Amino acid sequence: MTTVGASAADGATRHDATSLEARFQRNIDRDRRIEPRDWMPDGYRRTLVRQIAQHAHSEIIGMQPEGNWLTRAPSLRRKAILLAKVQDEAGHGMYLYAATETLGVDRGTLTQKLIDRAQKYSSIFNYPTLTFADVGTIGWLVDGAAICNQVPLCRSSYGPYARAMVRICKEESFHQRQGFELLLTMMAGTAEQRAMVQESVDRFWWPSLMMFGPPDDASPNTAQSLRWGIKRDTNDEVRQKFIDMTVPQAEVLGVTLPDPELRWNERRGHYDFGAIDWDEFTRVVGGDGPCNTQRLATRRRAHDEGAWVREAASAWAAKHAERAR
Ligand code: FAQ
Repeated sequence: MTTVGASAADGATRHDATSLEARFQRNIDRDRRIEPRDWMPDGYRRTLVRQIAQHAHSEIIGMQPEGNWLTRAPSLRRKAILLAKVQDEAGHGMYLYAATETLGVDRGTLTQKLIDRAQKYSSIFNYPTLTFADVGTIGWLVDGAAICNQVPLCRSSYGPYARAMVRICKEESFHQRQGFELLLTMMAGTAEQRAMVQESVDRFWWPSLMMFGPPDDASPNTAQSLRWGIKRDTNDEVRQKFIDMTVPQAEVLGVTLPDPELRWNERRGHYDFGAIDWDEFTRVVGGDGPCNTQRLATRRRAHDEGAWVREAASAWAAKHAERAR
């Protein structure tokens, strides 16, 4: 029978793998948090690294679509808000990479995997931002979707991830409101501005619904992630919650969501909606979206241009270590 070294923290020396796993699952079932020095199955660690890294990469790549409008914001106020939001996204990426470091994987390794296309980032950031209304739509729909998906993750079983999510969600909430407020302002403007908002919502609605991942019956990871308490809801449950929350907001804004099948279902107590184009999702995740090549090329260039900073920081650290010795 396989034996596994247990963490020094709980004082044990060696345990039977099955009993360790049973105890781990019992802790999850009792809603206890798993911390970095606790024993965990390899699959749990791998799943966390995959999901958290994908999330971190999404935040970092996700700076690009809105960053596109930083130099062309229509007023100083809009520019200051947008700058703050894009900087928040960099911060979210850093908290999340820090959470993966508690699982034994460093940021440099993960960044290399992103650049080598060995890890994913959210499909939504492969769509272009063609007008300034897209800044508002990303805040309203993309951050709105991110909040629906991430609030349950504040109760994720892995402590460092759950704690990072608490702070991220607070900031995402500000992001969502600034997007809604920007769109509301444009909707009170000229006919041209209103048309710009509608056109932007038409482009972003369906890709926003794809952010929640494939339908439950085509999601290979959901069942195990629920058992491990990494995820708290299924992809379809969170997608439905987002739709139910967003339809009344669209009414307040005065925009039409581009789905003729969207209507309230009294019996289900939810909105029904039309079919999502999962072929498009597969294409975009597979690298063939409108901006995949551009997003990765920009990330790769930024990484290359930052090489001297990493070298200087390492040289500085080595010098200080030498002096300390
Ligand atoms: N895009 O079995 P599942 C943000 C992949 S942050 C690309 O259902 P899982 C903030 C999935 O990785 C947005 N790939 O997977 C912001 C898996 O592939 P793998 C990011 C996707 O993990 C706002 C495969 O498909 N948020 O927006 C996508 O159980 C504005 C099968 O899927 C997070 O990452 C997708 N949309 O559930 C920033 C939140 N969906 O790895 C800037 C945390 C699925 O097996 C501006 N993550 N895949 O090869 C999660 O909650 C989960 O990972 C899901 C996917 C729900 C995204």
